[in-house]
Amino acid sequence: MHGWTGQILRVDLTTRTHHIEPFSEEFAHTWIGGRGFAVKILYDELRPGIDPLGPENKLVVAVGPISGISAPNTGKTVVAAKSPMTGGYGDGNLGTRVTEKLRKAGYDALIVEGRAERPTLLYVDDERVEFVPADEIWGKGTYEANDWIYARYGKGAGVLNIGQAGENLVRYAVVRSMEGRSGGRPGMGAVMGSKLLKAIVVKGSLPIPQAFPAEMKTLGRDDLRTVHAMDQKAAWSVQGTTGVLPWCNEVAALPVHNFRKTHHSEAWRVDGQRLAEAKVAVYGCPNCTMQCGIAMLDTEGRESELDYENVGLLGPNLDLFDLQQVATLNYLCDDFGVDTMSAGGVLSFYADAIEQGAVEGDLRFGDFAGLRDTLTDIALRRGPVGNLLAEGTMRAAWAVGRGSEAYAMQVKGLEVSAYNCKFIPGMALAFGVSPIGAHHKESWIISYEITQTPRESYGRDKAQKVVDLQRIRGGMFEAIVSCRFPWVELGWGLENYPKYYNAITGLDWELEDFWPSSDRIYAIMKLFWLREHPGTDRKDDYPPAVWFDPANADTEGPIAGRHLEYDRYDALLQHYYDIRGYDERGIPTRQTLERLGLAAEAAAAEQFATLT
Ligand code: PTT
Ligand code: SF4
Repeated sequence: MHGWTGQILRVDLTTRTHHIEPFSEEFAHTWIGGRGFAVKILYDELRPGIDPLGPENKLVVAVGPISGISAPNTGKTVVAAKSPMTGGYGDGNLGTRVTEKLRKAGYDALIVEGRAERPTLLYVDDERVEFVPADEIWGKGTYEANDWIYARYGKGAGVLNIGQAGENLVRYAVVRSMEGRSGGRPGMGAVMGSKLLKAIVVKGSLPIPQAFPAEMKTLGRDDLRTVHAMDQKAAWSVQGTTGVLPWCNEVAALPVHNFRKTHHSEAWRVDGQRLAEAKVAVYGCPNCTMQCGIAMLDTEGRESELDYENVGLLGPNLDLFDLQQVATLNYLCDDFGVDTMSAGGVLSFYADAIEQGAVEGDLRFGDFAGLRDTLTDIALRRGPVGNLLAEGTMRAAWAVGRGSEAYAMQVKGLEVSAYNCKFIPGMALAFGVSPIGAHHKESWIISYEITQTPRESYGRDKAQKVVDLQRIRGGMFEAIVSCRFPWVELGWGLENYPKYYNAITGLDWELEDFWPSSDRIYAIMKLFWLREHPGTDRKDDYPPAVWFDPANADTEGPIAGRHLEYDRYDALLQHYYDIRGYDERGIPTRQTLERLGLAAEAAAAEQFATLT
């Protein structure tokens, strides 16, 4: 088999043992890698109903056949587990040196099981596996922990680590790497914390297996240059993702005041231009020639790397329009290892609930010191408010009650990304049907929808576009494991990816050959959800209720008086199910599962769902 190492490293923290396990060519071709490997492993191996924060959960770190190769933006890795936020399959994708090192150590995936007796650093170096005491860095932030790790293992080692939020089981704790990258929004950092696993360090010395290494070398070198030239022209590395903020504000898609407003006259104060003016450094992932991690100094003079999602949800959504203050909240999230997006969402929910009189408290929108201190309480799980909000918006709303569920901006338990869909039906659908909760990564239809379709339409074309984008983004990019930004932001052709795939694996795939694998991955993510949430129905695929509420519609601006409509959303959702081959409850039909090669899974699914 070319292109895959053919091996998975399985580590048990409880027994402090490890095994190297081969996988078959058929497994590789069926599930490709990354998310495909992770979801199949977790679906097969996790007993239904386990506590995601208990020792029975498993953490999967998985790369794909393209990962780590010298070609545009291949430095990404998937981290996955049963999610403490949603109870379903959860994962994230982050830039890290682990990508290349894991492959060079001889593995396409690492499975971490059990729970260590004491804080532990897992060290992998080719066949060598060590369980290193990490008491010295337990309780430390991710920056200090990183320094400690680099001092011992060198800066070139691949490192994934967590901060205090992961240790304290904040449900939306993330995994961190390279001091600036973060991944695993649905609580992958909390899963590491629950295992007393402070860090994973990987080194490797073997060549990455490739069918045509010489061809791939030339292709990769030339394409890295071309993408770099495209970046220079597009000036993507000047503002990074924050460049989209003025557009969101202009088209009334910005989250402001817990998504109650869609635009703000002060938004320019936190936009990409302001970030570019304040820029002190640019960072990025390995193998990237279009680096987008733009850093500025926060109120304490610390470097803080900002993205659009972070600014949108920690800025306007909290009524904060001072970029340095936003950078401080962002820095704290990075150091504590907590997801910026969920942190912004839960803080805004709580300020809103206080404003609505649903709960008594001191937190106010725009109160920088109060927000900073509450964020610290969350990460350290200090006091009743810190503990309540560490559970995430959905659980906080359950506890607060008094109608607050309607403005809890989450789907399936995960907070909504920074796109306000009061009147953007296709993007609302994308959030509704995202299998890991309301994350934009699966299908970012918003720009197509607003610029190329009538915004008010709920047509089947939008459901088709959501599926098309899921196939490319959540399916192909997450399975081959490569950053999607060259394609999304610079228009780097999708046809390049089968070229890399074929040079590495020796196969002869066209772009379309990825779609069945993508659909299979989505179907099994859905089965995972169903098995954990029996009796589920289409209501799980609805976005937050407040977007449908006429009383919540804007009173001025481009979408004044407009809001989502239940009947029409429901019809759009049905189009999505029809295209995917799911029934009216949102469950894949037996025929669909069989078509995707999941006949065995279909038979077993009868235990928790009646298939049609
Ligand atoms: C991703 C999510 C995002 S998505 C952002 S900003 W974005 C937030 N970043 C956080 C952060 O920073 N610090 C922190 N403490 N929490 C954070 N939470 C949020 O996490 C990221 C880039 C970005 S920046 C995006 S869209 C793209 N995402 C990709 C993806 O998902 N798949 C893929 N194949 N390529 C992608 N390329 C881009 O990568 P999650 P990174 Mg991230 C500091 O994982 O869980 O999906 O959360 O990995 O290396 O930081 O790059 O406007
Ligand atoms: Fe990482 Fe940004 Fe480069 Fe993608 S474009 S690989 S997210 S630095």
